[in-house]
Amino acid sequence: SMQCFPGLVLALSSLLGALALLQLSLYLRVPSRYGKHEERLCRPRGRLPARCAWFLQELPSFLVPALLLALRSPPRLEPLGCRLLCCLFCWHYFYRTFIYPFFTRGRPFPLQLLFFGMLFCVYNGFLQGYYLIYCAEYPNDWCTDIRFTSGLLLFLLGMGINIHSDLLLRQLRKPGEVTYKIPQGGLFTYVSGANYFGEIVEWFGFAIATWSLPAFAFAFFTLCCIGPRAYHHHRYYLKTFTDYPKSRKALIPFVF
Ligand code: NDX
Repeated sequence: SMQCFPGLVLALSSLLGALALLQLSLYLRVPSRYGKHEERLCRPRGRLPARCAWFLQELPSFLVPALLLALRSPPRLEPLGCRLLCCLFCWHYFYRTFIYPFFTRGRPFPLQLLFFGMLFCVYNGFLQGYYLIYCAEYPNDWCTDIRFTSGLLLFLLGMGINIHSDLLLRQLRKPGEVTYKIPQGGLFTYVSGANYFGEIVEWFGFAIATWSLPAFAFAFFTLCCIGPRAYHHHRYYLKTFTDYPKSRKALIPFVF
């Protein structure tokens, strides 16, 4: 059966951090080409309906940790801290894989990005799952540690914001519609990237709750991946809608 190789965790986490920096340098200037930032005329084929694409892309992030857990000989997750933390990760990806895609009204998604997205989800699902199931060790009272409780609170808050904002975006369109409107309500009152803000808060909360290198690397990756995207969304809105609310920020309420 499998065991923990700390060197593997260190190497995979470092590579994730390096990928984050690569993303930042790539996507600060030009946004990743899907959704509202896809160039219209190029590649009319080579796309998959948004539902299939998001389902397939995010599935490994749920499946890989779930499989690792199933392969582990009992007691599967001791102590309680690990068990709860691994469940948080799977819970998010249960939502992202089995709920989000079935309601999305997004445009068809480019196959090429889907491929890289899937690879990324296998990689990250393995890293987070492997670490929590085979490597993490928490004291028995971790559930009452300030890092666990404050991190859990941030995670839940971020997830709430993310899911609520996804819902507000979806309600901007009738089924079959693909046009863009000005998002209203919830945290969109303050920022253009409310769903991204929620997701970032969520993964930093997870990092604090697990107090682990892999989770901090993933939170940093998320920031570098969707942070710039929030900024590009913001610019797109300012350019497209003359009546766009002037006080609205890109990503962080009242700040940026
Ligand atoms: N999937 C994470 N990198 C990504 C897919 C792309 O889960 O090669 C990262 C994720 C991947 C990326 C993933 C990893 C890095 C990749 C990248 C592609 C290239 C890149 C692989 C895996 C890469 C290197 C170089 C390192 C190898 O038509 P539409 O689709 O625009 O409709 C949208 C709609 N909408 C509106 N409707 C009406 N009016 C408006 N004004 C609207 N604005 C938007 O709402 C969509 O249907 C929906 C949401 O759109 P949008 O653009 O706000 O969010 P989206 O980016 O699609 O994300 C959806 C959710 C969101 O909650 C977000 O927080 C979460 O997924 N997410 C997304 C990306 C990454 C991520 C989370 C994370 O890092 N944790």
